[in-house]
Order: sequence, then structure tokens, then C-alpha cells
Amino acid sequence: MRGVPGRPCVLTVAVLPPLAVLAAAILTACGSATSPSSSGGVTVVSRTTGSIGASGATITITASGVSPSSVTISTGQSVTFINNDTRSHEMDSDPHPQHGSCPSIDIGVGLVAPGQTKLTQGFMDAGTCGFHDHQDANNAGLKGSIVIR
Ligand SMILES: [Cu+2]
Repeated sequence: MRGVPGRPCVLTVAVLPPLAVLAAAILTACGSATSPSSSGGVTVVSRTTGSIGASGATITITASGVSPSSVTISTGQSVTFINNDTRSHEMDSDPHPQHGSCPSIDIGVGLVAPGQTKLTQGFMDAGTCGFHDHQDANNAGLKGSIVIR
């Protein structure tokens, strides 16, 4: 009779913390999906559509840098990156080193091997997405921007 009333309480305490963590994760996911916002201190300029859209522009990477360094596309479209250099390049959205202002670039492109072609995911929101080569972040020739309108 002494120990029985305490046992249900032990079970309840063991179950609650994982549920609380799950609820927090769901709330965080919902918050980032409603509109461009800040995430981890980085302001999101344009959310990703979550899939690859029609390519609205092509950026070629060579030893001399990216060309053209600025392209303009429409919302929903993707951008094609072609690496014609003999070394790999890691194209990510600004700011360096955190990234995240334009996840369409971070998720869709990232590391591009020599000779490889990759597409960004579609850009959902109008704005200007700066990008750089994460492995050569101070090289101005490897920086550029995608204007979405
Ligand atoms: Cu970087």
C-alpha cells in the first residue's frame, strides 16, 4: 500500500519530456514556414519552394570566377550553376560562414564538382540573394547575386 500510489507519477514524468521537445520542434517549424524571417540570427531573404523550378538563368563557374555575377529570375524559378573549373566550388548563400539567407542555394547547390551542373531549388519570395564560394569566401570573383522579382 505504501509504494503503489507513487508509481503512476514516475511513469508520467518519464513520458512528458520527449513530448515537450516534440512540441517545441513543431512550433519552430511552423514559425519558419509562414514568411521570410530570421533563423539562427540570419535573416531569410527568400524561402525555398521546396522543389526545383524551371531554370530562369545560368551561372558558369571558371577559374576566373562566376559569370554572370548577377542574374534576374522570377519567383518560383531556379538558377543553374555549371562548374567548368578543374576544382570543386561550394556555392552557398550569404552571409559567410553561417549561410541561410536563401536556402534554395544552400540546399540545391552547395558543393559542385568539376564538370558538374546543379540547380538551386525554386525561390519563393522576391528579393536579392547574395552567394559566395564557401571554400574561397574572400574571392570577389566568386561572389554574385540572384535577383528574384
Ligand atoms: Cu560560406
